[in-house]
Amino acid sequence: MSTELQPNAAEEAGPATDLPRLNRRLRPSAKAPVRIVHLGLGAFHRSHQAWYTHQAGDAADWGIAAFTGRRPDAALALAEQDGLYTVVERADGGDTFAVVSSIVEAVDGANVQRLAELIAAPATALVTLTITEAAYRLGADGHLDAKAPDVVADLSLLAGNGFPTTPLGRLVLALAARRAAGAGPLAVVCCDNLSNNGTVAHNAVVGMAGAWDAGLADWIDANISFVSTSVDRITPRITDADVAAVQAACGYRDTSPVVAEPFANWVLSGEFPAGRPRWEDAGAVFVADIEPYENRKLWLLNGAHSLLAYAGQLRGHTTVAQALADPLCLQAVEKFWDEAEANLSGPGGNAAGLQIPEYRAALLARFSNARIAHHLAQIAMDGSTKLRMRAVPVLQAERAAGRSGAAAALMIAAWMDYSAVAAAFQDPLAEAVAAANLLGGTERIRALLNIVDPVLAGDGAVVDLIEDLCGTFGELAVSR
Ligand code: CS2
Repeated sequence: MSTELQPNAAEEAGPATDLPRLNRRLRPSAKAPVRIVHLGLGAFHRSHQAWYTHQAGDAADWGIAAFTGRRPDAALALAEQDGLYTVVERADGGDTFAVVSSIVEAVDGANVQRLAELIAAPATALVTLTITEAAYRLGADGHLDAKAPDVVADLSLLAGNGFPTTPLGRLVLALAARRAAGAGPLAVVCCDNLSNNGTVAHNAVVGMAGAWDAGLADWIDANISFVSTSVDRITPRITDADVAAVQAACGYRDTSPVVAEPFANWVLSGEFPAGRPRWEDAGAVFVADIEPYENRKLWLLNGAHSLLAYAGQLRGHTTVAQALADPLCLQAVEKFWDEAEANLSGPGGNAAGLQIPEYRAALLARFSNARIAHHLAQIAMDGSTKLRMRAVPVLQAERAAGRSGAAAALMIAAWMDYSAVAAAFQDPLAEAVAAANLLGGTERIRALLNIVDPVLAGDGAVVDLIEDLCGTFGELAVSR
């Protein structure tokens, strides 16, 4: 989700550089007024929320101002195109191309003044977030880790009237500006892959606000609605060849295209006190109880992704499609799905409503789309956070039901093996993981598991189970 454009991709993409650049003169389209502010301008935002907004029947009323995270690059490239970009829908049978115009302002995330100004504007009704799972800085207990160094740093910046550097800190400052402006309620719509993501976003934002200004935390509680969503669209990182394909097919230069599978899904639950676009026109679904849909997606899709990311790389594979074609990986996925399925209950307690067999079959087809080069290394990042959502709940539920949970445990074991050999191991807790990997035998397993879930780490039988499963996929050196 944090995919950002490689600079100069178009310049390297081929000879057709005399083609006109995509912008609103080349493709005339009015700019809708800003009513949505987005944090986390990356490929996934553009293939998903911005794409849904573009297709809403009332799209002319709903412009998005999108802010990048750590780097300005994606905003600079998109601003040169007046916010326009091409979505390449990549099916087994070929590509289709569409220009999306819902982003009307693309801004460097470091421009916190502009963020505060827009969130304080009465016209702004929504703040959407794709800031990555790890950015909520949740401890293993599900609450904000107030001791995380960047949280501590942001709190001292806030206290000194400085500009915070994390998305959470920036949002808290901007909400303080909305409170001061008397601009009233709005909805924060979390679009990161976390269970109960609205509650997670609430706890993180209120946790940070409260550590700075208790009055602000109370105001947020009373005025800001935190909407939970389940988001789905496989969106691999773009390549130079993708940029060249857009040039060749569309006859313009676009340095910010996005490639996505044809499938898209968005389930939302919560209140929108200042309104929202008619996302249902593009297929979004609004439900009272989101948990069954969230779990189905997080466990079956994202769980399989993480399993393939670690097992697949240990087996020498690079992409999801390659890993799935390996019988050992496929078998591990199927066994994990069996365990997950046994613990999924559908809307109103009716599992049949979730259509799990159809969902599993569709996932196999989506993952096997060999035209989508979805890199395992991209999925492998931030595993300590992702496993808490993808493996731990299934393992806990299996053990509570008196079963071993070996398939869920295998995902954790594969992550442990990967953490010891990965050439580039990216994780918010990478230092703790490296320290644990210096230990030997059972102590190492216990220390690594403690990073993911301290309760499981306290269970000797689980530690033994995971230790036995380590090495299942070999211990090849993993390179990127
Ligand atoms: C992936 C997701 O990188 C990851 O962790 O599992 O980004 C996944 O591709 C999306 O959730 C699909 O909707």
